[in-house]
Formats: sequence, C-alpha cells, structure tokens
Amino acid sequence: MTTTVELRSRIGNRWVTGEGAQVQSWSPTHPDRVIAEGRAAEAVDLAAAVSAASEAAQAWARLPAASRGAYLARASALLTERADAVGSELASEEGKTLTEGIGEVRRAAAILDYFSRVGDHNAGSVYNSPRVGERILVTRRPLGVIAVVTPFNFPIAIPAWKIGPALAYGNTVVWKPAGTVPLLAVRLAEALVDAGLPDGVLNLLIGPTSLGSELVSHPRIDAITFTGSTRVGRAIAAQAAARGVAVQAELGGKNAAVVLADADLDLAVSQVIAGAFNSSGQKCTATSRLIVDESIADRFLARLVAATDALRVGDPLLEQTQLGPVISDASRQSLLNAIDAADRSGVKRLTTRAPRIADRDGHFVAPTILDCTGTDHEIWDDELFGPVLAVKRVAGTPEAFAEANRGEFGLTAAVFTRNLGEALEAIESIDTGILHINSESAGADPHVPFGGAKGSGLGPKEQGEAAQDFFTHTTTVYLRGGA
Ligand code: UN1
Repeated sequence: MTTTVELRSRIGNRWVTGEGAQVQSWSPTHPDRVIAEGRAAEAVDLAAAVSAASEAAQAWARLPAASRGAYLARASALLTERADAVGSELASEEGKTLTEGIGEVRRAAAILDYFSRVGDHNAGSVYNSPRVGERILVTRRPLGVIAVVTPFNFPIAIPAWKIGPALAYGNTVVWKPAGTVPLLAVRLAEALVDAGLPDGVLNLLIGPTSLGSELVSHPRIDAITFTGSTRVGRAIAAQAAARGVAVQAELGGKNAAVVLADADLDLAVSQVIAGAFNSSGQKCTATSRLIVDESIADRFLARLVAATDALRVGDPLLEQTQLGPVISDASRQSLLNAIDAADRSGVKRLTTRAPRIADRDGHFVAPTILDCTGTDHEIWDDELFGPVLAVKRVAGTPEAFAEANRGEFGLTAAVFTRNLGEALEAIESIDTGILHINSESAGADPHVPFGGAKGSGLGPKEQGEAAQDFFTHTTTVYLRGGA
C-alpha cells in the first residue's frame, strides 16, 4: 500500500475529524511507513458520541429484531465483497499474513451473518404460575449504550463479535478500537454505515488508550465489553462495579497443548505449529505451553522443531510468508528480553534460529521453542503474546493435566490422544473455557460460547446464545387477563 488513508471517527450521522492530537498507524513490517493517519477524538467527541448513542437507543430497541438483523446481514455482504481489499489492509496494519487477514475479514462477515439471524432464536421463556389465570413470561430487554473496547490482534473479528450481538439485541454502541489498528476499525464501521444503519446506533472513536479509559468511565454507559489483558480488564471491572455497570471481559491466556503418548504425532505437530505460530502467536487463544509425554518427547520435539525452523518469516503480504512481524517494537523487545532471561536461567532453546532477526527493519521475532523441563522459570506461567512456545516433558496423563491446570489462566487447551478415555478424562479434569481434542487451541465458531475460566475472563461468555446473557437483561412478566 502506498497511499496513506485518512482516519475519521464516526459520531451520530457524520464522519468527523477529531478535535485531538494527530494519530497514525504504522506498518509493523516497514516501521517507517504510515498506513493511516488523522486526528484523535477528544473529550468533546466522546461526549457527542455517547449522546448520539443514547438518543438513538430507544428507536433502535423498538425496531423488530429481524429489521435490526437486516442491517447486519447487509454489512456482512459488504464485508464479503470487500474481503480481499480489507484483508490486505489488515495484513499491512496488523502484520498477520494476507491469507489470515482475508480469512479474518470473511470471519467477521460470518459473525455478522450469524447475529443477523438471532431475531429468529428464542427470545425468552414461559413458566407456569402457581395462581389461576396467570402465566409468567421471562422476556429480554437491551441494556442501552454499550462501550466496546477492542484489542489489536483481531482488528475486525473481535469487534464484529462484540458489536454484532450488541446491535442485534437492541443496544447502541460507542466503540474505541486499539490505537495500533484504527484503519480496520474504520473499515468495519464503514460496512455498517454503508449498510444503512440508523444514525447514532454505532459510534466509533479513533484515539489513544486514554480515550478508552474515559469511555468506560463515562456515566451514561450502561455496560462494557472488553478484550485485552487481565490487568486492564480487572481494573475496568473494579471501576465499573463501583458504578453498578456490567462488564464482559475476555482476558489473558497461557494455553497448553498436551500431547499424550498415543497421539497421532503428525497431526499434533501441524496443530501445535498452527496454534503457537499463526498470527505470530498474538492470540489470547494461542498455544504457548506444550506438555508432552516423556515417552514420545524426543521423537515429537525433533519433528516439531524441524518444522518450526522451516517456517518462513517475512512480509505478510508475500504469498510464501508463514509468519509476519509482531505488532510493535516494544512488543518485539519484550519478547526478546523474556527469551534472553529464560536463556540465562537454564531454559534450553530448541529451535536453532536466533529469535532476533537482525537483518530486517520490521518487528520480527523468529518462532522459538524453549524447553523448560526441570526449571521453574516464569516463562512457563506468563502470557507473552508472541511466537514463543514453552515446553515441559511429563510422565503420564495425570501429571500432564495437572501441569495444564497450573497458573492463573484458563482460556483454552488442546489435548492430542487417540484414546477416548483420555479425552473424557481431559474434559473432566482440565479447568478451561474452551477445550480442543485433537485440534489447535485457537479458533472460535460464532454459534457457540467463547471465553475463559479462572483469570481468563469475567462476566458472561461471548458469541452464540451466551451473548444474549450479556447484551440483554430479563424482565419477568406476571401476566393475567384484565377481567
Ligand atoms: C481465535 O482464537 O480465533 O484476543 C480468536 C484473542 C481472542 C480471540 C481468539 N479474544 O486472541
């Protein structure tokens, strides 16, 4: 991409140039290249956006759900039409490969398509009454104005799975996307605006992190949906609890892949590589810990390491590239520092390529596998958010599952086995929001719940029917005839 795109916020019925400082997004591949620029929204813009969302809320809530869904269906069709162009912008701005970028735009379209049809789903329930001539209905109402705060790593899919259900269930939205990926936010908002969404129903604020903090503490916000770090999510939740505002927070992960003695090793190699290194490991669902039975560890790790050393790292827009850069220089530095610190304390690097790729400007980190067996280094427990896989060898299934349960997180896990009994035991003993048996730890379908256990999440899960639990509240109606 050679031309710089102009960034604007969406407030009420207008695309506006913000009142704040100049902001840019930069290519993580060519860090001197500006992808998009404009002026940040400021306090006055935020106030205008919240007012616009409040004013639009009642009429939007009263529209038939099918009519609300029709806007989402049109936006989904527009995104599908634009998938190649927007996917390429995604790869340029965020750094995941072109295939992943286009795939993510299509995924966002599929998510909006799913939520376009929830008007046909169950909208409540009916109970018998202990009294004559009465029924009890449990109906659903929207919450009002939702603050949506989203991370950089899925710049269009995560916003789609928050904004889609927020709107489908009758809420209006003020959205603050990550400062590193504003262009993709504009592209999703454009699809919804071009679909004819009524004014004020979706508002987008381009700007720095501080703007997100102001948004979530605004007194006219009725609920907050957030994806990001456990630290920030808990701070938002604590503050929101003091004001009685509901929070849905998708937080960190340190997800294990467990390869048991009887696993299909070819399958496990390919799935662990996908889980650990797709999107350069920048997924809260990425495989960042590998727990492998010692009886097959040498064989398995030899294959895994060879395949990892062969991954092609480079410009995400080139077809042959399998791993792009990480999002920023700060992220690259902190990954390299963590690897160095592990190195110094006896953790063994199994991959042969040096993690630091010195001959390129971009924020590249080579995919790296570290053997932590017999050590107690924090790299086993801390979320790094990059292409780094920590390994431990264990003796048997109980030790493997105990190790998978270790630590503060519980977002996803993957278990590789051909034994149904072991698979059932995994379901019983691993405390996680998502469990994959014989597939990689990342990925999520729109029609089923997504979210974590333990420190990985707060509040109702996302997507599927679970989204209704967060984006609506119930009204219990004791219904009698008037006579
Ligand atoms: C996926 O695994 O495809 O931030 C989605 C994240 C998650 C989404 C993961 N909330 O990485």
